[in-house]
Amino acid sequence: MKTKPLTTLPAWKALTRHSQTIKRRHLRELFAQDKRRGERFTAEGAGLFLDYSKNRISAETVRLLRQLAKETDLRNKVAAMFRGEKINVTENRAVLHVALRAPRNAVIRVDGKNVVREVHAVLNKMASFANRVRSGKWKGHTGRRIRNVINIGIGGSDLGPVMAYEALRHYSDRSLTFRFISNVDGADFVEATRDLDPAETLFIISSKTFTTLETMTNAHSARAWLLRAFRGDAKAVARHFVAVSTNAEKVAEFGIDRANMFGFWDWVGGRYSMNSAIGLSTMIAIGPAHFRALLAGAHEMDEHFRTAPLEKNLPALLGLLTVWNTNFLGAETVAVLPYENYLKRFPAYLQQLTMESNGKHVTRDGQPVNYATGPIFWGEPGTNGQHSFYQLIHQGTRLIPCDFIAFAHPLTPLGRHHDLLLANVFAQAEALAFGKTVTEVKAEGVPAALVPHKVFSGNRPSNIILADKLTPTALGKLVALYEHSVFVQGAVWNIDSFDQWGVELGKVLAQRIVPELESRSAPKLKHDSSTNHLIYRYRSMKRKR
Ligand code: G6Q
Repeated sequence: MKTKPLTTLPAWKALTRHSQTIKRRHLRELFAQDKRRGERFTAEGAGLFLDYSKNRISAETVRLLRQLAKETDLRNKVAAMFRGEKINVTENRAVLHVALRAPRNAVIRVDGKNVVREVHAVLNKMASFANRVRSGKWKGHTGRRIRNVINIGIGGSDLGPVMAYEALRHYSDRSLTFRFISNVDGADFVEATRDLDPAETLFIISSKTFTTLETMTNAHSARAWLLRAFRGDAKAVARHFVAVSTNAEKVAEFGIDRANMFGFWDWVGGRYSMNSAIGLSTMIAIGPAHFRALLAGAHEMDEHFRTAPLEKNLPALLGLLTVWNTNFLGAETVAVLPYENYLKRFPAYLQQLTMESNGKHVTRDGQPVNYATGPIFWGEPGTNGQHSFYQLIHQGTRLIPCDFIAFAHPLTPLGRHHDLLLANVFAQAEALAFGKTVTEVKAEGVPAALVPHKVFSGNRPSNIILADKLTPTALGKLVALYEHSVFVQGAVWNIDSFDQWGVELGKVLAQRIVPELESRSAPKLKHDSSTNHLIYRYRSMKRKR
């Protein structure tokens, strides 16, 4: 069934008209008119608090956005995902990261089979392995215990584990060292292993397909590094390598015992896989109980998303506000600014989650879209960003909606640090919204010539997400919040948020050029003149050491 083009829907048209009114209004005015705005435009769900009052919206905007959600059938689309329908249409796959954190007794079927049972079987296997590594029962080839764990993976098989490890480092076993190798640039491997003893090092090869060039190249280098230390004794591989994959055959081909393989399923997208066995490094770092708490947090947010009415539904609000800012106010990016140092890799993680999911130019039925889709997500932890790019957010010519993330309690209390940190996050959102007028600047006695430079227009939108403390549960909720916000955006834009043909292209293209760089005799090149010339030049530079 063909869906009606998005821009022809009554709610879309009404939002377009309504945006003309909103564009003329300033947040100063909207706040002055409604003394309770700062309480009214808030929502609380699964223990996270969202203040979205500093968005350029009115009650009418929210009403129309809810209408848009209805007209784009959001509720049914959410239900279809939770039911395990094959909503990833271009790959004909279900999208069930929610099953990864479903409780043991839940039933979610794919092709008639309850997948929750398998999920818990893998979780148990992971827990038993993680416990053996953590307790020292799992020994390396020479009988020494494992002290270093290296995850080798890229994209979805790297960014989630790295982010979760950094975010939950406070809860991690500090006697173990964790490293992550992703880049095919040899420097990544060399730097990650240079000070480690192979006898105490465990590699987790994380790859859904077990064919990815970068991961396989690094995995082979890891094997060579290990075997060099053990005079080529291949038996060492079984004690120092485990795999996380959906491809048992390729894992066996690499020489990893199937008993040491942790599986997952094609209905888990790479960027949605950190709650699957891809999270094995996280589980070893923080222990099975904390890992289960991470899953429980995500599940709580899943339930909130599935059941809460739209006006109280955090992922729905966040997603619809992103649509509003992108399509009706012309914003091209979203800055994610965690005021929590442990979340320093969260923006990088979100970049993939959001942009790989919603960087699409055609609808689910293959029609070109005539509206903007996924905005550019980026960010840095506060307060560091304040001393660099915030200038552009405050006084530049672009509209950059910001998501500030803060916690009431620090994990590592230290003097006044936390109050100072929180003072900064509140002050930034306040300054962005209200700015500083000419009158205010003049009243400070600023010389006339400097006045325009010191004026802040304000009216710059932001959300504040406030939670109690960065626990494994809270991280689970935060990740699920953004996963579902991405879903909401994709549902409105009617795109497939779960494929990634652009990534697949990258995986193929380089393979064509590799032999042209490595061949002894000059290759016959058939690329464009620029690519041909670059290849020739590289080959000649390579010869002159
Ligand atoms: C994620 C993408 C992509 C993928 C990597 C690694 O959604 O599909 O980032 O995770 O390309 O793929 P493998 O896990 O198969 O090595």
